[in-house]
Amino acid sequence: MHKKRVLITGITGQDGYYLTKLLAEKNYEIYGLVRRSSHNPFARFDNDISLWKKINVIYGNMRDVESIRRALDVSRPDEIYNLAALSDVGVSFQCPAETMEINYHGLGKLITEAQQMFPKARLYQASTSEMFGRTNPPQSENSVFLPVSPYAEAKLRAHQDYIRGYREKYDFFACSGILFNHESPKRGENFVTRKVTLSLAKIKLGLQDHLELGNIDSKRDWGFAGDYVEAMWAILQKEKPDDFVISTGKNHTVRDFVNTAARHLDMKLTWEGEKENEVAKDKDSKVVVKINPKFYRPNEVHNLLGDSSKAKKVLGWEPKTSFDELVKMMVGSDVEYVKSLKNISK
Ligand code: F7E
Repeated sequence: MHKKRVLITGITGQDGYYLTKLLAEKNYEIYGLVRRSSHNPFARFDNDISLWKKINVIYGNMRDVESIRRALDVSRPDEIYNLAALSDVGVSFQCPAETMEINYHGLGKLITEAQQMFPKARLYQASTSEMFGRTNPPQSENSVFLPVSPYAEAKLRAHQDYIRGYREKYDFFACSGILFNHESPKRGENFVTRKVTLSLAKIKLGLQDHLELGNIDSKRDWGFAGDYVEAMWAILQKEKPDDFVISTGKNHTVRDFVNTAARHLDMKLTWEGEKENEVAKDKDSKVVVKINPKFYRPNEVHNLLGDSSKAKKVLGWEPKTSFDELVKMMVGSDVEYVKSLKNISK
C-alpha cells in the first residue's frame, strides 16, 4: 500500500510535536520544514528521540519561496499541514509587518507552489479563534470575524484569500481548522497557561518569588493540543474540503486557570484588591501573583467560546481531555521539570 507522505511546516512547535506523533503512529513518511536556528529547534522532541529521527528535515522558512519549492519537491506530499506562524498575539502588535509576512504571505507562497506542483495534494491551514476577535460567543463557522490584532488580521486574510480562495478558484483541497486555544506541557513559556504552570511550580519549589500577569479576566476556551491534532488529520480525510471550528465548548478566565493550577499544587490562593492592584496571596499571606500592566495588550479579545458541533457531526471529533485534566497534566509536567532544574543547580 502507498505510504502517505506529509509535509509539515512549523513542525518544531507544540502542534508539530503532537501531529508528528500522530502521523508516525499512522505510518506516514514525515517531512518537516525547519527554520535554521542557533538553538536546538527540536527541543520539544528531546524526550522522544526515536520520534525526532522519523522526521526528514528540510531547512527553509516561510519567507523563502525557493526553500518552500524544494521542500515540496523533496517531500512530494499527499498532505500538507501549515503550522508555521508567528503565533504570539501580544508580540504581533510590535511586529505587524513580520506577522503579515509569515502568517499571510507565507501561506500564499506555500499554496501557490503546492497547487502548481501537486494539484491533488491536500492542505490544512492552522486558522484560529482569534479571527473572531470581538464577536459575541459562542463562535461557530457561521459567526462573523472581527479581528483585533495584527496576528488575527493576517490569519483572517490567509483564511479568506488562500484557503477559501483556492478552494473556490482552483478546486484545490484547501481546508482550515479554526482552532481555539490548545495547550499542553509542550506549550511555549510565553503563553499564559504555560507561564502560569511553570511559574507556580517554581514558586512552590522555591525557585521564583512571584508571578506577574496582565488581563486575568479574559476568557478562553482551552483544550488539549494532543486532542486537537486528531481533528486536523480528520479534516483532511473527508471527501470535500471544508473549515471546522475546533473547541471544547467551555471557557474559563485566566484567573480560573491560575486557581486551578494552584489547587493542583496544594496552594490555596486568596485574591484581593482591584485592577492593577489586585494580588493573590497564599495561606501564609505571601503575595504570589501580581498584575503588571506591561502584559496588557493594546487591544484585547475578551471572551472566546467555541461551538464545534459541526466537527462532532461531520468528523466525529470531540475533545477527550477536560480543563481540569489539562491543567493537572501541565502542572505535573512542570513540577518534574522544575525538580530537574533544582538537581542541576545542586
Ligand atoms: O493569552 C491573557 C492575554 O498568549 C491568553 C495563541 O496560540 O491562542 C493563543 O492566543 C489570554 C489573553 O493566548 C498574560 O491577554 C494575561 O487574553 O496564552 P495567550 P492567546 O492570545 O489567546 C490562539 C487561539 C492563537 O491562535 C494564538 O496563536 O491571557 N494574559 N496575562 C496573558 N497572556 C500572556 N501571554 N502573558 C501574560 O502574562
